[in-house]
Amino acid sequence: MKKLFKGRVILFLALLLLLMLSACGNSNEEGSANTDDNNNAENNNNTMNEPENNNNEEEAAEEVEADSDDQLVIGFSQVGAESEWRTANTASIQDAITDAGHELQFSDGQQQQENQISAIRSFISQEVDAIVFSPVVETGFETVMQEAKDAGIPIFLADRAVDIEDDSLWVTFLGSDFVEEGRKAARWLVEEMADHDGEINIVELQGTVGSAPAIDRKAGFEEVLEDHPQFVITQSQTGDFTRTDGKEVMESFLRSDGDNIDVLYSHNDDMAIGAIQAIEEYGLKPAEDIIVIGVDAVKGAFEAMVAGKMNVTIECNPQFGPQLVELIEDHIGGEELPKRIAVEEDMYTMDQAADLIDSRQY
Ligand code: GYE
Repeated sequence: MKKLFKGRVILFLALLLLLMLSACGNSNEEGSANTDDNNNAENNNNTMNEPENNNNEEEAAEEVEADSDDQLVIGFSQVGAESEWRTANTASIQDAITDAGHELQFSDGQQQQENQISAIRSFISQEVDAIVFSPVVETGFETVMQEAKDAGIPIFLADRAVDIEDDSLWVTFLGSDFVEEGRKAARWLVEEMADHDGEINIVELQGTVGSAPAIDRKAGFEEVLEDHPQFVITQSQTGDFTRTDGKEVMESFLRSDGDNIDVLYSHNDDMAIGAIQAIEEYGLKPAEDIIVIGVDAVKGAFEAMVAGKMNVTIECNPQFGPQLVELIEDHIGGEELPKRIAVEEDMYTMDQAADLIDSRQY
């Protein structure tokens, strides 16, 4: 809280100045030509030593102290800016931190693990009060998280989990149930294609290799399809959660087996939107010739559904900033938190899209 100290001193001096001015006003009754005089630095020092206003000053100083004590410095190491989901998530967390009166130190990791490691090291050296961390991948952060723990700085995992045994390295993990999202996508597909005879060929656009949502969305999807062997994943590759890569990888899927693709399962909407473009350029109709399934439920997916180019999106809610800040405050206030807190979410189909699009917040 080093920075707070500076802030407190400034606030304290400002208050003293105010008190001194009002004291001056009182003693001079009608005021004097000098009341507005701005030789206040010296006056300030003098006032500090005057005994008569001591009580007021102490009370005022205590108030300032109490306010500043509630203010935290929070370091936030975000994954990057790869998708619409991410943009909404960054805004939600940033706004929640500053709206609550805390100071934010923000770092965009640009989807690179090493950037996130150095951001966390810099938060540690700045002695922040808490770290919010969305790890780009699940492994490889153990050392730096241990460094934060040794420095006594609590880490709050937001959105993405880590694959680390020692769960004392973070306070809690607040994020979506990605496995369940994968299951939802598969359950929807099984129902949608219940009347279909024969094999159904699926191509899969995976998220960032090694990231929690890519691993879990794949696992949940495959888990449900295990009981339905007519569904076959014929091609599966990463599109790194971006539109550009989604389009490029879909182009290569189409090039190698364009006439035999029945379904696209994309780990996020942005890649699906890129892929839709590739499907159209290839001369096929997205959502008709190839069923398109996305995850996130961002505005872009609703637009694609309204345009009849995407069949379904599984919701992944990025707007948990306020909930996260509450958890940080609770923890700092001494409350015990569960290790895992899930964000609740839904699923939306093409026929619901037009009714819902205006009410979507992201
Ligand atoms: O689905 C994707 C983003 O971690 C849940 O990351 C997040 C995922 C989200 O890039 O669009």
